[in-house]
Amino acid sequence: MKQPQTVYLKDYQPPEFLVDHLSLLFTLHPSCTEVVSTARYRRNPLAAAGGDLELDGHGMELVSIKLDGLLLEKEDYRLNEAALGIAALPDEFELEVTTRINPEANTALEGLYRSGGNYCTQCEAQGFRRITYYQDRPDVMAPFDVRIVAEKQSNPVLLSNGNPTGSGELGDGQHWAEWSDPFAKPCYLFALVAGDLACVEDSYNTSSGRDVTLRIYTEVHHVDHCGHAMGSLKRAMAWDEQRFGLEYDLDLFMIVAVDDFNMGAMENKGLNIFNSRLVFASPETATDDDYIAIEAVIGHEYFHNWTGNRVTCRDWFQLSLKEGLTVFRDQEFTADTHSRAVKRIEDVRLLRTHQFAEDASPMAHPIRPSSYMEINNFYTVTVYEKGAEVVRLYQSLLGVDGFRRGMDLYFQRHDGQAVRTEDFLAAMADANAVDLSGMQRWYDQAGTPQLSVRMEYNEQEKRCTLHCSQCSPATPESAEKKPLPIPLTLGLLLPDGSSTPLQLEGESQPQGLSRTLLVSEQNQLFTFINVVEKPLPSLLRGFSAPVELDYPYSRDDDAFLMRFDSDAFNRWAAAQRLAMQTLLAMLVDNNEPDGAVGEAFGHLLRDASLDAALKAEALALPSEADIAESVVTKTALPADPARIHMLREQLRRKIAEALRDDLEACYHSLSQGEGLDDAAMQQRQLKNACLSLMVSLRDNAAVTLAYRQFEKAANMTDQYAALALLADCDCDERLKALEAFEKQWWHDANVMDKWFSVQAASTLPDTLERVKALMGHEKFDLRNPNKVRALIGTLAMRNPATFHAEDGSGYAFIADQVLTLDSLNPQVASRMLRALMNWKRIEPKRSTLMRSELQRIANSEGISGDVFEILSKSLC
Ligand code: B3K
Ligand code: ZN
Repeated sequence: MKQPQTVYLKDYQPPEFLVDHLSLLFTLHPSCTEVVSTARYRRNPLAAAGGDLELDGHGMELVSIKLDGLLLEKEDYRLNEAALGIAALPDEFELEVTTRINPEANTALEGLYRSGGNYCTQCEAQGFRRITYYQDRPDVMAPFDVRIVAEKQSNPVLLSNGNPTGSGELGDGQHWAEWSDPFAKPCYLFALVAGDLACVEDSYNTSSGRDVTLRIYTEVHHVDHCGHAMGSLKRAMAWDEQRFGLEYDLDLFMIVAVDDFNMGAMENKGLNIFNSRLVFASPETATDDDYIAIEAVIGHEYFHNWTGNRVTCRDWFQLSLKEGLTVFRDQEFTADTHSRAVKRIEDVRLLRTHQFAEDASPMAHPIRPSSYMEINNFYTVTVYEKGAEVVRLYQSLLGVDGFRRGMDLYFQRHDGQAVRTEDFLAAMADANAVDLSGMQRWYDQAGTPQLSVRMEYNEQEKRCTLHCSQCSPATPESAEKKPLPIPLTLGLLLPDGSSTPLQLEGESQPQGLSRTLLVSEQNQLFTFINVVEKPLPSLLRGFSAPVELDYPYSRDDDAFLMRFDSDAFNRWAAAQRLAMQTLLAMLVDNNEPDGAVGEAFGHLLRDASLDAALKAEALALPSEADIAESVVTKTALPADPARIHMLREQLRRKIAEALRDDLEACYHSLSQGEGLDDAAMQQRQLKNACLSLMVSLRDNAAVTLAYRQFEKAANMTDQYAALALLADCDCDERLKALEAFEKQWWHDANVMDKWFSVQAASTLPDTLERVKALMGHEKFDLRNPNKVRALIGTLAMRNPATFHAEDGSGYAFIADQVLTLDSLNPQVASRMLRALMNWKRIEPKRSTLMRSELQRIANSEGISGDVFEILSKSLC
C-alpha cells in the first residue's frame, strides 16, 4: 500500500499569500475543458516573510502560467503530481494559470464532472484543485468572477455563484454567461453548472423587504416534482429570520438537482447542488420520510449560507464548526416545524446507532480531529451529529436566549472570516459573561462518555440523593480523559406516577418538576429535599447530553416510566431499554422472552394521550446494530450477528402475538388518508409499524393485508412500507409485488433505488445472489453513488443477517465491490469499506473472515488514500 501523508492540526500555518480577487474562464467541452484562472495575490502579513507560493492541483494538464502577463518557462516553477510551486515572487502580482481537464472521465465526482449529460462541480473539501492550481484551503477567501463559454444547444443554461452580470452569443453555436459573487469565499464553495435544464421559479420577500428570486433547476420531466423543495426553501428562509435574525444576502438563490452526487447536497454560495433524491417529491414517488428529509436538507444547505459560508472554517479540522452547528440548526428547524419529541427521538436514534458505534470503532475521533489522511473520511456522524449535540449543550447551558446572544456575537465578530471552534466557544462565553472553558474538552476528546447515576433515598428525612459519576473510554487518540460539563435534565416520579417538585438542598423553594443539573466533576452529589416518597428518577430527559446513561433500572422501572413519565422522549427511551434488557437476557442467559414487554407495549399502544408517531417510535425495537453494540459494551462478549437477528425476530413475534388484536384494531382504525400534514403522516407511520409487527408472524392473513396495502396504496409511504415487508417474506406475493413495482417505476431513477434497496435488505437466504444478479440490471450503474448505496450499501450496512453470513460470502462480496469502486470513486469505496471495520467486535469465526478480507484489499495494488486510511486504522 502506498501511504498517504497524515495532516496534523498542530502543523497549521497561515497561507503565504492572500487572494484579493479571482477570475475564472471556463471553455466547456465534455472531454477537454479549458480553465483560465487569474488571481491577484498579495503576501500575507501573518505568514513568514519570503515564502514560496504553493498551489494545490492534480489530475490536470498544465497549459501555461503567466506572471504579471509574462509567460513562465518550465525552470521558473516546480511541478509535481499534487502541487505547483513558484519561488522568488514579488509582494503583489497577478498569476494566470491555464489548465485542461476532462470532465467526462471524472468518475470520482470531485471537481468538474458530467451528470446526465450536464456539467456540474463538487469542490468541498478539495475538489477545486482538480479544476485549477490554487491554494485549496478554506482560509483563502476571495471574491470570484466567472465566465462560462459553451456550446449553446446542449448547454442553454450556464450557472455559477452570485449574481448574473452578462450573457451573449458567440460564433460557431457557442454562447457565454458571466457571474459575479461579491462575497469573499473559499474555493470549496465555488460551483458551476451547465446543461439543458428546466427551471422552476418563485420569490421570497426578506424581513427587511428585499425580493430574492428562487430557482430550482432540473431535467425538464422533473419540474412538477419541485414544489415541496421550493416550499421547504421558503420555510427555511423565514425560520432563519425568526429564530436567528439571519437574512439571505444575494438577489438570487439557486438549487440544481443532479443524479450523480457523492453525498446529499452542497451549500455552494448562491448555487446549492443537490442529489436529486433530496429535491424531487410527489406523494406517489416520495415517502413521508423523504418529504421530511428533503425539507431538512434544503434547510441545512440554506442555513450554511451563514454558518459555513459567511463565517467559514480556518482549516478542515474545524469542520464541525460549520457542520455540527448547521445540523443543530436544521434539527431545530424540523423540531419547530413538526413534532419536537419525534424529531428528538429520531436524531438520538441516529446518534446512538451510528455515532456511538463510530466512537467504539477504529475510526473514533473527536468532533475536532487532530489529524487525518483523507479529509473526506471525516465527514462523519461524529463531526455532524455529535457536533450538533455539542452545540445543543451550549443551548442547554445558556438557555435559548443566551444561545441566541452567543450566535449574534459570533456573527458580529467573525462575518467574512475563517475561524476555529474556539472562536465559537468564546462568542458563547463572552456574550453571556460565563466561563465555558470546560466545553473545550467536548471538542478534543473522542469516545462516548458514560454517566453513572445511583440514587439513595432517606425515608425519615425525605431526602433523595443522586450520586453522579462520569468516565470516558480510551480511544485511539488518547487513553486519559478529563471530566466534561454534562447537563443532566431530570424529574423524580412518585409511585403514583406524579412528578415531585424539585428542590435542591440549600434552595428556598422547588424549581419545577423537571430541571437541568450540571455534572462537571468526576463525582458529584445532588440532594433533593422534601421528597415525600421514594421516587424513580427519570434521567437524561430529552437526551440532554450525548452520553451513555448507566442507572440500574429494573424492567419494572422501565415499564413504569413507559406509562407515567411526563417526558415523551424518556417514555421512548424506557421502551427501548426494556426491549434491550429483554434481548440481552435472551442472548446471554438464553431466557425465553416473557410477557412483560408485550404488556408494556400494549399499554403504550392503547394510551389515548400519546401521539401516533410516538407510539410508532416506541414499537420499533432497537436495531440489530444497536443490540450488537450493547452486547459488546454491556456483556463484554463479542456480537454474534446471526443470533442477534434470530432473537430480535423472536421478540418481535412475541410482541406481535401478545398484541395481535390491538395491532389489528389499531391498523384498521387509522385513516387511509393521503394528506401530507403531520397528523396524516403520523398515522401512516403507526399503521405501518403495526403492519410490520403483524407480518412478522408470517401468517397468511397478515401477508395478504400487506399485499392489499401494496396494491391499493395511492402514496409511496404505504406502497413502499408494504413492499419492504413483502420483500422479506418467502411468499408468492413477494415476486408479484416486486415485479409490479419495477414495471410501475421503471422510468423513475430515484424510485427504482427503493426497489433495489428493499431487495438488498431482505433477510431471505438468496439475497446475496439476487443482489449480484441485480448488479447486471439495466437500471443499475456502479458509477452512480445512489445506485451503489441502494444495493451494495444496503446489504453492507442495513442487512446484518446477509452481510454476516457465516461462510463469509457477504464480506467477500463487499471487499470485491470496494476494490472495483476504488478505481472509480474512492469516496464511495471508502464508505462501503467501513462495514468491515468493526471486525474486532464480532464473534471469532466471522471476525477472522472479516479481517482477511480487509487484508486482501490492503494487499491490492494502487488503492486510494481514502481506502488506505480506513484499512490502516482497522488493521492495526
Ligand atoms: N458540506 C457538504 C458536504 C461535503 C462533503 C465532502 N466530501 C454538505 C453538507 O454538509 O451540507
Ligand atoms: Zn452541512
